[in-house]
Amino acid sequence: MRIGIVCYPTFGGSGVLATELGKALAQKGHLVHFITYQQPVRLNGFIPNISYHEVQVPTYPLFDYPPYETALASTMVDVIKNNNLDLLHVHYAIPHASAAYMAKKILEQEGKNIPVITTLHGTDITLVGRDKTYAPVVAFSINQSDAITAVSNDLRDETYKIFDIEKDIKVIYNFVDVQRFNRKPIDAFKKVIAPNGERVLLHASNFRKLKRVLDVVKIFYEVQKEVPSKLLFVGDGPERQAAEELARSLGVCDEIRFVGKQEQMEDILAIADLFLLPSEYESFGLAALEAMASGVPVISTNAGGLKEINIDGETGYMANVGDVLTMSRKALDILRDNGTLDAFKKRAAVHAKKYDIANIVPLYEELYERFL
Ligand code: GMT
Repeated sequence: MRIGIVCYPTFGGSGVLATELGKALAQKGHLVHFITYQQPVRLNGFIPNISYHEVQVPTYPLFDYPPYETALASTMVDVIKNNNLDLLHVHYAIPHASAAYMAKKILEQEGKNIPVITTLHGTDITLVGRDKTYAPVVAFSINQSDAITAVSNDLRDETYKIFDIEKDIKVIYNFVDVQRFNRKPIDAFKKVIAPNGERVLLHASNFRKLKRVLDVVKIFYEVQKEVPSKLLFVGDGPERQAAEELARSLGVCDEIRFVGKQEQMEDILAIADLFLLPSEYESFGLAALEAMASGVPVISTNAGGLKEINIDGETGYMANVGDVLTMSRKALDILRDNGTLDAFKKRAAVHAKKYDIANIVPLYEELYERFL
């Protein structure tokens, strides 16, 4: 098949998932065309069967806000026509679903039908999408898609609650390449981070308010009082400074490293003992799944789709949003002795296999085939 994929090229979960999907499809022989404004971060190196089309948004003195959506729709039309694409799969509704609708209508006039599949990822519905600035366009363009998928049951239910959606929303869970994340720790790296064999706790996100990174610091503060530990922060974003300030005021700054945005998550996860994700909401929590695939148990909230992937008492533990004390207590239950930690690690790795790339990608292919 000839497939167009539209996504955000950044470190966010929707862009990561879309890129990994495109790479997997290309490996299976499909021709994949990425359309976005920058090379996606996980699209590194040359991959046969993959083409990348950059959306150019020229500036003009009249434009206080260069019209990205118009440029995107025009690029879609161009790429679809010139590469004779069979379908367009857009990830994250805003503004990808509405730009796809526009491209579809333009091509319709020229006698070409291009099926559009929209995958909803989370904040495009629950946070940004529901805002009245965007809501009517989001609802309309989702309804105009030929197929809609959501990354968890929770996100599907939320979408029906928030918008008047007339169509079926198919749940296709996010996936992980289990083989890639099953890495041995690099000893030299582990020594730098935890020179005295301390436990390594990890958080990775875009540090937006919704991720509650201050709760990460608070949980770590409680844990390190009892079990010698270090905390690694991967990523960056608006709450980074507040997290640093809190760490300083609690006197745990020397035990915490901010390593910034990283591409080689598998190497970092390989040295971790526990992943912390105390988010206010996650439609799925792809970062937590990647942690489990690396054999790292997860302490998370029970918000949104997290309760569909983190099994309480098996792959980690869950608590209510903001319940830092329970999350700290549960983290300590996992970390205190090696036997318990190893059992959680093993169960996390086994559970992640359910979401292996080999099981999930065929579900997208089946969906695509319906439109051929
Ligand atoms: O919140 C993020 O980390 C970024 C955001 C995105 O749109 O890239 O992630 C959303 O999509 C991911 C992939 O489907 C999910 O794993 C995240 O849970 C979801 N984030 C939220 O729902 C807040």
